[in-house]
Amino acid sequence: MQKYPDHLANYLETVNKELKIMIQRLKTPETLKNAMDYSLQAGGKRIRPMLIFSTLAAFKKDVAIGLPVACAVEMVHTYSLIHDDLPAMDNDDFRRGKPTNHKMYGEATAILAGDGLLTYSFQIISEIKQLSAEKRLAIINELAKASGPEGMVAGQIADMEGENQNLQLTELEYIHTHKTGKLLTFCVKVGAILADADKATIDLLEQFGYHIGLAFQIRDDILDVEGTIEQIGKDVGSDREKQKSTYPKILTLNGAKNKLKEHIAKAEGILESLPIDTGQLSFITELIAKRDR
Ligand code: GRG
Repeated sequence: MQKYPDHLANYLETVNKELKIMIQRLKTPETLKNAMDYSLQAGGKRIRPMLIFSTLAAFKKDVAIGLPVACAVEMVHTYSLIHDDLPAMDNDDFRRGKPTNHKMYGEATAILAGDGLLTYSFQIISEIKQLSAEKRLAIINELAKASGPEGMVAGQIADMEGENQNLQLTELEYIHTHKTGKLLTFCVKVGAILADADKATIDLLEQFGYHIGLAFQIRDDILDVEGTIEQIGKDVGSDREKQKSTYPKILTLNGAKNKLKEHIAKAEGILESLPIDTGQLSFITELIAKRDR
């Protein structure tokens, strides 16, 4: 993995520590605590928290205000990975180079660990004392839309239904804007909400999220083809009969690389048009374009 510059390494460290504390203080059986903690601390890149902090930095706000929401969004993301790895879904034995949650704790506990993370994320946001009740509700609403049946869950079912079919580009884009893009978009949007940004700026950041969401996925597909993704962490034990449509399959590898450049250029263009200090967001955009895992 690329080495993070100091500011991103600090964000990662802060989130890892806070997530540990949040799980430790739960009054719940140790098995569930351990299963939730295991996947939360399994080496995620923390791109989503970094987007929240970098958006707050763009508005010259104290990034600390974004910490509980950053942890909440990692809980939602982690729940989605735990459930996605289950035998009923992708049936993966390894993630990030480590045994998947159900391989460590069994299927039933893995389902509950995912359920626990999803619901705890909303509890965390509802309890942020520094925010008004109105703001907490707005953030909860945005997170529910991004992760629920109009967001990530919609993307996941469309993905399942698209297996073994030759999808059109628009159908593939539906899957990825929902499955991956909505949660990434939530992160920049929530940063703007926390910073009291105006609607026009929030709308532009939402478009930025759309482009980095697709770029993120196209990079994933390219890494798959080029075989540079850590194979032990990804596909071992997955259900190889399932054929999924990908950008390189639809557009060719070169076409996918061009599409990635297009989305990155559009994302950068939006950042340049904003009257805020988008340096950190621009850095993450580059990271997404060039990531090696
Ligand atoms: C089960 C409701 C439900 C949804 C699952 C997100 C998702 C939907 C499935 C994950 C499978 C997958 C490989 C999606 C493509 C892109 C993606 C979200 C990759 C993982 O995100 P990263 O790279 O993960 O940010 P880390 O490990 O860094 O946290």
